[in-house]
Amino acid sequence: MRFAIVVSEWNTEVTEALYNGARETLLKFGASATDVVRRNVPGSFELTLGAQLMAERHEFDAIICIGVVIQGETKHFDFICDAVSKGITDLNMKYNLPVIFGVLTPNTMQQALDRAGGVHGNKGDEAAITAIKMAALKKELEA
Ligand code: DLZ
Repeated sequence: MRFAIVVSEWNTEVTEALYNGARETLLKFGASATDVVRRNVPGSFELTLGAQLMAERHEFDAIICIGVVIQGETKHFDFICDAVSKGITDLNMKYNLPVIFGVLTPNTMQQALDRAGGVHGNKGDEAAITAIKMAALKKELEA
């Protein structure tokens, strides 16, 4: 299977850890390195268009969107989170394609780090597993 990972450049310490977790999990479960394609976008708000541009290529079995919006530090919090969650939901339906919401929305940077390879694991891994499961479900039901 082929996967795209779209990564937000805000809070890169966290988004890089999430990306690495997602990529390693895809490779661990059998994807080859050339079948995992990464593109960056400036911030989480741009994840929707980044994912749409990847979906338009019709090359991928799933797309993973990775971002971090920290509530306590971001006055735009509600605008960004509402827009990206709605945008990603719409892409799932528009392209009949798994587009995974790998966006952390914690209150603090520490909570983000705890979920990016810290005490609460790595949510990038979970996003990758979700992508694999949904891509497999789609293949099974379309066979
Ligand atoms: C502007 C902004 C702010 C304040 N905070 C964040 C954030 O915590 N996480 C994130 O991914 N992006 C943030 N951005 C940038 C927006 O997502 C977007 O890139 C800009 O508003 C330009 O459209």
